Amino acid sequence: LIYNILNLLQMLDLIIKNAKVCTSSDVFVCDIGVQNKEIVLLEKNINQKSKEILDADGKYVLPGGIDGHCHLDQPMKDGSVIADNFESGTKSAAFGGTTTVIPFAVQYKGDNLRKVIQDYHKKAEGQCYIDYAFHTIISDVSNKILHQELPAIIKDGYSHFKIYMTYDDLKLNDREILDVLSIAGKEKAVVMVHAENHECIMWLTEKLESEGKISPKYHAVSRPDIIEAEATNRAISLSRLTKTPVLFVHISSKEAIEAIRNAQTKGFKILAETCPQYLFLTKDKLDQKDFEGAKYVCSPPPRTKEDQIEVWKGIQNGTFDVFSSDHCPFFYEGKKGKDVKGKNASFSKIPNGCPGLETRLPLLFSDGVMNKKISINKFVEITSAKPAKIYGLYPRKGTIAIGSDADLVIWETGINKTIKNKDLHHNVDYTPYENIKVSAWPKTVICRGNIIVNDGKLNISKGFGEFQKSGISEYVY
Ligand code: DUC
Ligand code: ZN
Ligand code: ZN
Repeated sequence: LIYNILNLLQMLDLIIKNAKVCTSSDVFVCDIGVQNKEIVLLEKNINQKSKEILDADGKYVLPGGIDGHCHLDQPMKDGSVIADNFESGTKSAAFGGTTTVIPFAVQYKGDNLRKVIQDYHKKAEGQCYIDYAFHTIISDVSNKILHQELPAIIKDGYSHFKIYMTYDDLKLNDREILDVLSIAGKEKAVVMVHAENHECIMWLTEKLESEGKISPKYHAVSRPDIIEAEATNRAISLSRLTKTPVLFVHISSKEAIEAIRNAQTKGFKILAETCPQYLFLTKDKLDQKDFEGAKYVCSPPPRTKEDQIEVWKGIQNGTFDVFSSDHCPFFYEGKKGKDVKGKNASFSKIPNGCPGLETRLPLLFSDGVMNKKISINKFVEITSAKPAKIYGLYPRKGTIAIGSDADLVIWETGINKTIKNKDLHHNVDYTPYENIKVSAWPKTVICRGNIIVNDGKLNISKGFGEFQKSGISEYVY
């Protein structure tokens, strides 16, 4: 009896045999033992009993992806509707090898921050296929919000938020940014910055529109790299003035990358994120007949081939810390998406954003790791480990180690697959990456020890995903 009890106590929930385990620092071959949602053994030839055994057959096994930037069920002010809610967005993410998403909870002016967070919890509760945390977006910087609500939510598990330097509904001026940064510095929060110069965008937009230049391609003309670089340089100065780190989101161009690299070299605490649209799309995608270019309208816009090369370099040399999707999906067809103001309306009326939750990791794995632009450790670093560290989820998430959540992805490599929107699981009618060939795709996706996707089949029901409180970032000190 005692033997039986002991044996039962030792029973594992899952063993993954013959895994080529990759973290942000190591690659080693072993079996992975999982019990009670966590990794409990990393060992050659685990002999214990297990309820389930999977043979990875020598394939790469990586920590589940963390997508640190996506927009799900976020209300818009222009009548458009974000195409994915927490159900469809997290399902799509799961198929693409992501086991944690961090969408935004937006505070519009006048909103109480606690109420905003509660509202997003209601949207997400019972709907998610994978785990989730929240970033807030702070657009109202009244005294009460800065001195009471913001410090309180940071302590409660929402230790990172985004601010905007553009968009009428959201933008903060320099003085407001200084106020926000000084509070964030004190409370040890991560401030994510959307850096584009609002006045320049407005000036260029009015000029273009007055000349009748309104088709989608002028979106890119109205938001050139100079205005991203200007705002980036300015925000670096504000960060230095307040001695508070900032994280630049969706960085797209050579000049902004140079500004960030320079600041990092001088020892300023500047972090940066880039996204698939800046590696795999160029601005000529916006220059197509009829309204087709609207599919690629996002901000900042896709740039040139030369900028893409600089983005790759920035990933290689460590300028970029995070690679996220910035999944912000709008339907191409119908009146609630890209077409909300009509196909003949100005580019400035087209909702900004592209989908990308499911394709983020396969695109980077294929063109980055398989084509030898980056190591597999770098891949894990920017898609999982560093987002976990920066957003206060490490080492629960972001690595394969004893005691970490068993969020694991077994990768199929050396395949020949063409991205087709009909095969994706998001709720939007196009992908900007249609027909791009990839050579790697997640075969098995495991979240907290549960096989959630296997060989293209979903194995769990919605509601499996759990909220993850964020601790204080390892990068703010
Ligand atoms: N910024 C984002 O982060 N996402 C979509 C549009 C934008 O401007
Ligand atoms: Zn943004
Ligand atoms: Zn975004």
